[in-house]
Amino acid sequence: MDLSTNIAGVQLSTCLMNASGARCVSQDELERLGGSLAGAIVTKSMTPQSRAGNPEPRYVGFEGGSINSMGLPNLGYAAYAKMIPGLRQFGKPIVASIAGFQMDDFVEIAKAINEVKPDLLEVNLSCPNIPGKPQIGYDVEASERLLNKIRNVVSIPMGVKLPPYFDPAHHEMLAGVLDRVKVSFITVINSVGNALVIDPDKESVVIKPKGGFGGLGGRIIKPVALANVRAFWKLLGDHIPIIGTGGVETGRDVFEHVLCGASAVQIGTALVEEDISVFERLERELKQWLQQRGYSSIMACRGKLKEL
Ligand code: RRO
Repeated sequence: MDLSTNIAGVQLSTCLMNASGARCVSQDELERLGGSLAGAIVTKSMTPQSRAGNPEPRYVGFEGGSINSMGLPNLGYAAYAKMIPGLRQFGKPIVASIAGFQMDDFVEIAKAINEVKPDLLEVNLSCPNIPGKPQIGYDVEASERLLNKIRNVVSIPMGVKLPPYFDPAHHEMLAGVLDRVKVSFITVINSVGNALVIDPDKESVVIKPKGGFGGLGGRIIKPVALANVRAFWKLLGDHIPIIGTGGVETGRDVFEHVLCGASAVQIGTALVEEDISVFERLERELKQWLQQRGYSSIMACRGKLKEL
């Protein structure tokens, strides 16, 4: 069974990897991903300086998924730049995720990280958890300006991590930007921003930052994730590869993302909840699922969702 895939010319022996944010902040966590069955190592979104992030509790898992308001805890880009050459020992692609609070932050980080040559750059336009800072991905013009600036300073393939969109007009506007900027791949979706999970017994919110509002992930967001993968697949076809993420808990969920058009799939909440053994289980379940349906590779079913 061939689970291999290719993102912007970078070959992955298997299509599964961590979503940025999930167990990928420290060197130890990144090395554990290196030693796991993940097909790539994705870093936490890095900022100019190291950050402790928002006050706890800031991640809570619940039956339907998870809510988080981590607030970009990370070691700062200089630390990741030092770490990336050592992570090559694992023989799998390295995806550097970058974030910032203003345009210049992204450009500064992109320049420095480009020097140490991770395989792919994932520009995070969709962090929902910084008080007073709207998700850039919801401002189409600002997104285009920023992506053009970053593109000018990098030589490695640049992709974009997008927030969920809920209207075809927005998918179309974004697809225009992605085409004009010549983005090399997209990752959809980031968490569904500014959701509210509450505990009615305690009559309380469950996370501390921002009055309990945070990014929703896990099972509950799968239909929103699939809709975004599908909408972008229809607009971009196979000339901008899509990494699907959102609500993947089983091999069948991976298959659903691939059917909608994903070339690879990232695991967030399920990785946090289950730890790195999740990759082994998902790989086994995906292989079994594909085999039962007569497919010999994920590429054989990519985008092949039937319409009625
Ligand atoms: O760190 C976070 O709070 C966070 C980020 Br940067 C993101 O992109 N998505 C998310 O759900 N949390």
